[in-house]
Amino acid sequence: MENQIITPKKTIFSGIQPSGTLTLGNYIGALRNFTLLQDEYNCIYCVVDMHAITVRQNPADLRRRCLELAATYIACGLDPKKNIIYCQSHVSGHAELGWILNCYTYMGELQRMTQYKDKAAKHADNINAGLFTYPVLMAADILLYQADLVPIGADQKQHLELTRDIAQRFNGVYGDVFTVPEGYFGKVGSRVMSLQDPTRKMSKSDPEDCYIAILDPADVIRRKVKRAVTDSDAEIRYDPENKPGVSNLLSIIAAMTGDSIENVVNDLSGQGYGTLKNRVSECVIETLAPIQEEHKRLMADKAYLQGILDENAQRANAIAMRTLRKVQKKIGFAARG
Ligand code: ATP
Ligand code: LTN
Repeated sequence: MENQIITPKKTIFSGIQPSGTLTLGNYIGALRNFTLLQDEYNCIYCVVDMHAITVRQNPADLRRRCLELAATYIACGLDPKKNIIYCQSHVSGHAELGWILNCYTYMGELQRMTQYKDKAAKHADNINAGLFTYPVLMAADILLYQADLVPIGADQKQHLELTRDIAQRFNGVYGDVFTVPEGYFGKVGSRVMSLQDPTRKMSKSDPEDCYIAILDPADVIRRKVKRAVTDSDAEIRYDPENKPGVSNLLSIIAAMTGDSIENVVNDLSGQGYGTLKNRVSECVIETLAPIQEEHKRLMADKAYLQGILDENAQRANAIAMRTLRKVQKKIGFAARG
């Protein structure tokens, strides 16, 4: 028998904020890819509650949404025994490494972040320091676990680039402490657009009609898709620049069915927007129905979810501490007895 070289599995890390109802954008841009990668990699998926408080949250809602997001991870097909699914605030290493990395990040770098500029404009009454340094905490999340790959939507590309810069800067001074991560972006749907303004990304903090929530019932999905903004020339063609609404609907079908955009367009050629919208609704409903059912089942068993989160936080903490201790030693913090 030939000698086989067994390479250790690479690590994936990603996080989603429990800041609202998850949308089809979160599903297509992030969650769906998480499930596709779980067999090939060691995967760590975090409920990033510490990121969520950069915007004001109602405490009871935040607590509930953390459990709901963990249930969504599992309902979408992530196996909590294979993957580490946990809450960010349960592992103190995130905050500790975040502070250290703040001292290796420049104000100018953070001032260039477009998500900061967008959110500062949206929440002008609460432009807090956490909102500004948020990308550093995200870098800490990723670097703590020595992640090789980070599945994210296109809007997070700039934050990942910053993470890589911080890691390289740190490694340049102290040797190879951090793995420099790569982003993982799906072929289609890394930027699902708003149903009401298809030039902007679908966002869970926008008004209801702009997004499809993963937990929306079938009739709500049909209604929202029916009202989605298209254009007046009635031709089904993929052209994101001139036909952003129609192109967005076509990419949603492609993402949901796994078909190429070209095939989707061919299938629908000569049809009207009514047919296009029916096709969108049906494939979204079909994909989401089993997820919704499983989510409901899981939410009825909070003790099980709590057990998963507790157990996984311990596993995450063990990995995080290894990196944190190494970093602390490298930068010269006093040894522990
Ligand atoms: P908010 O709107 O409150 O800022 P968000 O949905 O943009 O929230 P997260 O919940 O943290 O932010 O996003 C989780 C993941 O979903 C990220 O990887 C992000 O890139 C991805 N994502 C979010 N919106 C979209 C979208 N419209 N299309 C594709 N991916 C998206
Ligand atoms: N910044 C991301 C959420 C996030 C994340 C992470 C994603 C926080 N930490 C680590 C990937 C890896 C967002 O706003 N979507």
